[in-house]
Amino acid sequence: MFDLTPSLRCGSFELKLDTPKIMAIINVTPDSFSDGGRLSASKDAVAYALKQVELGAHMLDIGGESTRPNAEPVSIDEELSRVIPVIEALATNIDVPISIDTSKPEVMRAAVAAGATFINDVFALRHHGALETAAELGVPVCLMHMLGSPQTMQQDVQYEDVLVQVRQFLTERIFACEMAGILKKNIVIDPGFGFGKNLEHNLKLLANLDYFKQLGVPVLAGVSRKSMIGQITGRELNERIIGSVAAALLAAQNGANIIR
Ligand code: 9MG
Repeated sequence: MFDLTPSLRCGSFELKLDTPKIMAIINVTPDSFSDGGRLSASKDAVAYALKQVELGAHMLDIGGESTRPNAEPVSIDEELSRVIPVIEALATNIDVPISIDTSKPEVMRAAVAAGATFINDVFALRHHGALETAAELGVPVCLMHMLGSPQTMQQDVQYEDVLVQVRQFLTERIFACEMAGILKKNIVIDPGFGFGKNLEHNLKLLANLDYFKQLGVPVLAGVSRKSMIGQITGRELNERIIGSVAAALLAAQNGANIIR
């Protein structure tokens, strides 16, 4: 018998997507973990990641460069020194896949060598060399839509039709991936909540997530603590858990396969 349940093969892990799966966010950035230096920040990040697995996370997304609006870019070496020790410490100790949140081919390569088995790229592999690197590494990739860059994305947010334009972008990126040799079964798409979108755009995307299912690949939705939750609830970043859970449930109900 054939198994028709959609799934993602991440190294030795088979992530079945018959029900929505939770991707826990592990930001290894100076503002996220202890101010007691690099080693203690790594240790804190590892402890936090282990806790997320214990709480039921189905995969971990480890990132060393903030993608918040106006975030400062970091160098390759800085990003590597933040994420690689954390991936190495986790890789042999957990039984869920590790995703590397990066747009830099050098970081993708080192992270996969250290044990990551999924690439989450908010630039959808548009950086020089990223497509070829992801194809060579052979792990699943998440292609996210973003208007501009984290430095510019909220400056002039306009769409004639946000659904059509985001889907068109993702269609083109899937095509570029396939041309580069990335298998369709290794592609996940993400409309990129908050990345060059205002509240109206975000809500339209959330209500119509199933529109993206037509592209024939799993859909990831990242809604946790985003500004849209703050705009709706009037809550600051640290008080957006209930709003985030409500948005995550809506995303799951509307077809998201992975919730970040
Ligand atoms: C890294 N990162 C921050 N927000 C994100 C989102 O909404 N989706 C994905 N795929 N990555 C994100």
